Amino acid sequence: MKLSNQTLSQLPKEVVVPTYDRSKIKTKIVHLGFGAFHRAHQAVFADILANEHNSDWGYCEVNLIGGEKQIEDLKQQDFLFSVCEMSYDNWNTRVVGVAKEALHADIDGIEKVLGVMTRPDIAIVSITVTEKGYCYLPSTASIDTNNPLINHDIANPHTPKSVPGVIVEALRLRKERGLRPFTVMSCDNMPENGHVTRNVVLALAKQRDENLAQWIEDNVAFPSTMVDRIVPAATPETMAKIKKQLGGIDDPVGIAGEPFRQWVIEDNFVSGRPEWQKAGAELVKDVLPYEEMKLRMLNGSHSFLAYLGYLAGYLHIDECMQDPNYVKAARHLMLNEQATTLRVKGVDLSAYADSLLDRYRNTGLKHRTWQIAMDGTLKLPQRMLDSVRYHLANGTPFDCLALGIAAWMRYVSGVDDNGNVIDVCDPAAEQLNELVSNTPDNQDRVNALLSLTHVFGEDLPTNPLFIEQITNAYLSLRDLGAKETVKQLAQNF
Ligand code: NAI
Ligand code: CS2
Repeated sequence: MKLSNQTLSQLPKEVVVPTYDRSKIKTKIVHLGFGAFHRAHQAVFADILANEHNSDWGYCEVNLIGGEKQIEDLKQQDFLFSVCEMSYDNWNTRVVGVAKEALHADIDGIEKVLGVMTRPDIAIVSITVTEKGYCYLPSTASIDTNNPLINHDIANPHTPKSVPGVIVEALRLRKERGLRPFTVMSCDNMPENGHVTRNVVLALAKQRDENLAQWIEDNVAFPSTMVDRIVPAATPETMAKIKKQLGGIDDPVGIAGEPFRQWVIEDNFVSGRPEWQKAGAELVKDVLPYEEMKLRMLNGSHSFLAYLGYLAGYLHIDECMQDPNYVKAARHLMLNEQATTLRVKGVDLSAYADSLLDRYRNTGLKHRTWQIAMDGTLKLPQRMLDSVRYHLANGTPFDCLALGIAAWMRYVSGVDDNGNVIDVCDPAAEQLNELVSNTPDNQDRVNALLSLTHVFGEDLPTNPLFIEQITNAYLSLRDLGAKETVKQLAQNF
């Protein structure tokens, strides 16, 4: 039996279910990217607001590329799905009822998606489509004109495929029909994610029509957000546990994440917004300091542990936490090489670092190092390289950052420390493979990978100190392996 309106009453009484009248919930937000994170984060905030504060803000859930099954499953279960919070020894479950509709561009047609996005009631289009969904270049924070999806959308603007293309077309239709604009809110892990979204949307709009671009610039808001909740991809074990939580009822759309959740939002909305603050979000004028803190301390240390952990054979983050040298190195990275670069004020960064390490220790999570390691070419810049630039400018040490970057180079070289082949998943995988295959396993490979200027910019590949540090770390990883290299480094701290 599947989760549905009918089976809601059969759930164990500990499960939190919608107590509000779901028929009163209105589709006011279109969400692009109905993945694991959205379900356990933004959807939970909206559900709390509906359950406890009479909010009528609901969602149309959309997937443009991938995730067909989730959308189909969601339709079949009256748009209900469950979200579990998993701590070491305790699970709490709620059924979220704020999704009203669901569409997949390939199944339902892009016209239907644009149809919802151009309804007068739509106030917000929010996004969690991973970094690659923005079709941008991290080094310029602007659109990648070589991206095949962007080329498609330039040639076929009325039937777009990319996230920026869909937003531009929906806004064009709204302008043409005299409708109010919507706010575009990115909830992806990018620095100044609102700024990146604005850049790609405006760049694409300019290709079509300067007037449209001007209208967007004048009327649309692109608030930045800092989002945080660790939500690993669901495994068969997770699904089995969710079923148990639901008293034997199946929920293929169910997801589980850690109990912690945080959301800092730039308060810049042109057509209204839910009162997210009532569910614990912080609405602020400037998100940048918070984003920077989270991206460098959390995501930076995550990537550090992911590359060095994966190479050493640690499949999950909590396994890395059982190696005291990895813990020591990650803490040093956070406090000595990331915290020192930050602008955030009034936050106890030492306590923050310890709370992150505690969250990583959650043995319930089983967060795969492989998952965090993916898409490194789009993650390294904001997680590690910006901090390296700070240290190069200030003459301060960055040994852990150098080791993390070198570990990414070993990782994309495709073989772990036990000689197993690595499935390298990255939008630039082909280019990485070519660079790796055509170079010997020494400093030549480091230099070849540094030639990726869309990752490293023009500055880092010509900086002698940077090259020297990365090369030394790379050679140590090659000769001693990740565990021993981390051990030797951690001895200095
Ligand atoms: P997921 O793999 O479960 O979902 C990815 C979503 O992105 C799917 O809905 C898919 O349809 C969409 N997508 C992928 N490539 C796309 C493309 N080229 N164009 C359009 N849509 C595309 O991943 P998950 O866990 O939901 O994470 C998504 C993003 O959310 C992350 O990349 C990150 O930026 C952000 N995030 C995730 C957290 C987590 O712990 N999972 C926590 C904080 C932020
Ligand atoms: C992770 C993030 O997959 C990754 O790259 O670092 O998804 C991380 O779990 C979240 O940002 C936590 O909020």
